[in-house]
Amino acid sequence: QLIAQIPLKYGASREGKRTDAAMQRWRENRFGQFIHFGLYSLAGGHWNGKYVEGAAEWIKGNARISDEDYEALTRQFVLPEFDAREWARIAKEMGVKYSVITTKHHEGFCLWPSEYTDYDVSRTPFGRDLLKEYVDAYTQEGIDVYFYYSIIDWNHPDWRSRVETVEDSLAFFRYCDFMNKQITELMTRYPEVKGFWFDGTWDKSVVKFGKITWDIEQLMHRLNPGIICGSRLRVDEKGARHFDTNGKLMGDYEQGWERSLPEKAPQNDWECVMTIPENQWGYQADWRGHIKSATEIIEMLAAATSMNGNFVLNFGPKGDGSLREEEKQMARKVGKWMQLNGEAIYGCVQAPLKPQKWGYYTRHRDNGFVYMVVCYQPVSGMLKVVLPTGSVIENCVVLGKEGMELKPEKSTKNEFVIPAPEVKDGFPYVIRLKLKEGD
Ligand code: JFZ
Repeated sequence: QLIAQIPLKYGASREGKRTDAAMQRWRENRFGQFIHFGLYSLAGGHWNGKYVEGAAEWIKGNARISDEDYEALTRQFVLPEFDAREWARIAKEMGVKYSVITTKHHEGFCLWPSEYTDYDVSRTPFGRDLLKEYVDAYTQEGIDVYFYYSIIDWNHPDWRSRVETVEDSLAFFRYCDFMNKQITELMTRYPEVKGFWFDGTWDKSVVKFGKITWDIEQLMHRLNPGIICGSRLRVDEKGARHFDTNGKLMGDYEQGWERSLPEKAPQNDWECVMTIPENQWGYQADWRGHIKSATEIIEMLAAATSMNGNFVLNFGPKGDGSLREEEKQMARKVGKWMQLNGEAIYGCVQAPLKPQKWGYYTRHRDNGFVYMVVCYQPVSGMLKVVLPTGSVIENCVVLGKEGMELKPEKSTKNEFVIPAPEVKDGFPYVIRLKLKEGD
């Protein structure tokens, strides 16, 4: 079927999925960590002793803080408890294979000493290159590093959210030049970086001049052809975001899954980013409302894997540089589960079986196993499995109890029931199936 295409200069730069090794590695990683850290971490979602509504990393606007008062946070940037190796160790314990850090959030403050601004770590009592310590520590643990970079910049005098005058356009393009220099600086100073996570591309200025996002993509590819970057960077010349005017995905994967999961597997690669409370990315000292449990997080990770997507869990370290207790607990619990059940997640993809109500199927890309991540224990005690006609279950074990084989029974035609093992700890469990296709 031929669908009319509008000629675009700055639409998708590629068609179909990437097939190179760097992208394959991203896919197989499946589980990532997000870190939101900046001056807002020092405020911890409170101003003048009062709780501030809204996401803590937006406190400057939410509490109407003046530039001067906000900048004063740089003097409190001491980070007595900061130890990148501790962050990396905890991330490793949780089982993430990559980590994305806010090198510069909307506030404009940079976690590395940048040649192009003074608003960075070098001008604080802390004084060290935080980003380098992070990159080194995570790399040492074998965790891939990615850089979040906000295009919106509340500090830079040339940033414009709208471009309406000649003066605006001159300023905005000076800002773009600054941004390109910073991206080049980041890729040069930290060659370990595997990709970028751009944010803040919704403002009218960026939407009006979509080409600037094409230019960033080209720049990154010149510096590192394997660099990975999601769709949130991109806007085409007609103002279409994520997907160009012809409906083609821009960037390497769908980056629109912010605190939400798709209902069925998207055609493209994709990644979900998730917070533990409802919507707090930076440190909020007083978490309110529903706080997700490790079980809920594990279920979302399994759901993402079952739909060929990556799942990234956010951490908002405290203003003293340490991780909050709730996040350490989360890391410990999820890590314990991953230790036992990670083979149902890493390197796994959607399984070609009809989904059942007990949870999520995944399939390893090449070890031949199908996994059942059981999140809903049936009252009947029987887990239903429907196989393609002629296929049978050759072997069936619970991960962690491989010595004890489960005995599936055929109930009708190609349907089987597996007696559900007991659930003791309140966590999902994983059944590994070896299937044999019919002749
Ligand atoms: C953005 C930021 O504003 C926020 O502070 C945080 O860094 C988050 C990861 O990204 O927030 C968004 C971005 C996109 C959507 C919603 C909030 N979205 O696509 O719905």
